[in-house]
Amino acid sequence: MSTPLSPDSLAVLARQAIEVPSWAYGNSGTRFKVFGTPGTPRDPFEKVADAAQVHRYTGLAPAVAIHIPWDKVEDYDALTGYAHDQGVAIGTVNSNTFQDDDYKFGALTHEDAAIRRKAIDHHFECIDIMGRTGSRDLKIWLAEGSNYPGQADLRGRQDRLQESLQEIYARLSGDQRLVLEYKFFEPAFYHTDVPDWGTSYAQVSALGERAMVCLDTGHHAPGTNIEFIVMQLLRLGKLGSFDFNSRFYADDDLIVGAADPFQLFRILFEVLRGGGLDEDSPVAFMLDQCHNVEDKIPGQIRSVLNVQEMTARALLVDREALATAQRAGDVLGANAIFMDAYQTDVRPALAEWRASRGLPEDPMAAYAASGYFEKISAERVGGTQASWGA
Ligand code: LRH
Ligand code: MN
Ligand code: MN
Repeated sequence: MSTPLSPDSLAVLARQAIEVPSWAYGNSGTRFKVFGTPGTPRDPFEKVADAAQVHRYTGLAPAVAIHIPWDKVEDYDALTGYAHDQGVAIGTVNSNTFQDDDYKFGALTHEDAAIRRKAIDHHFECIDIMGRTGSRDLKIWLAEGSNYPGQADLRGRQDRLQESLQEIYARLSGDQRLVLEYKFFEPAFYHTDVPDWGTSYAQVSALGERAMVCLDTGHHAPGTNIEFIVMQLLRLGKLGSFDFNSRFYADDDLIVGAADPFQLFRILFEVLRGGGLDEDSPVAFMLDQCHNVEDKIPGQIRSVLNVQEMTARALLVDREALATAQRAGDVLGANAIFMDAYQTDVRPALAEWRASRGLPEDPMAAYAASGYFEKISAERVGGTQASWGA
């Protein structure tokens, strides 16, 4: 094999798993317009079927994350069984407290105990669903904050958040985990209750071992050194999961590795160094993207391949030589070692390796030739919007 990748590196790639989000298969858009697509899934089962296509052609996406209530079904055993029949599992369960009028001024942080109760109960429902689907992780992202200075009691909200999270955490069982996602702004513009990794870390650390931080790559101020945060959270043993996507401006939710491939490389290098891709790693890798103008299933295939490619390049860094250069204060030498790996084209090696594992050399082309898109376009007539903006 012409691969520059060592057997150890191939072992890392062989166990790489990236969870795909159910909402990526539904129509999405901006405040201005949601464009419809032929073949859009009409229910969670069809979203799972589409997600299974990504795994089928890449071998990289064995689980699909769901969002409640977007993916609410009568029978979660049936959804779980259907996913298994399609060759995938139901992964992370995402709660949603951002589309209900009652949560206008907060959910888990709300001043009114009755609203907090409702939001906590929603999380209990999510945990019950996790029990049925066999999911390990409950992912919480909160749209809570305020728009104007003076509008809200910042401290009181942190305290109420902790109390609410305590109740939710206590409801988890077995090896179920809670991951708390941060985001620096939006939908609130003045303050956000979980704006940064430090706040998420402080909140989850007070809960216990099975509470960790979720890092969404699109949720930082421009210029933030995200790989530093990755390193720190791994160092502290609190990096629970990633929501991967890429961005040019804010929370753009574009294809991971599209806007800044070098950043993805730097992040994955720190993941590797920190043990995040070791066999017993607690880090879950997910995509959190929307495909507003491009085809959705190929958009997801491209995404998981981008993560695989950058992982392969990060695996090429000669870490021993790098450490030697760092110790010697060889600034340019160290940088050259790093850049050599980043600038290596691993695509032919990965194509060959895929073929050796019974996967298509070119998953994008294999999917396009499969006829799946034509089939769902013909079958799913009258599909409704499946997620954002529904
Ligand atoms: C919020 C977010 C969070 C939600 C998802 C749909 O911006 O990243 O993860 O659950 O988008
Ligand atoms: Mn996210
Ligand atoms: Mn987001």
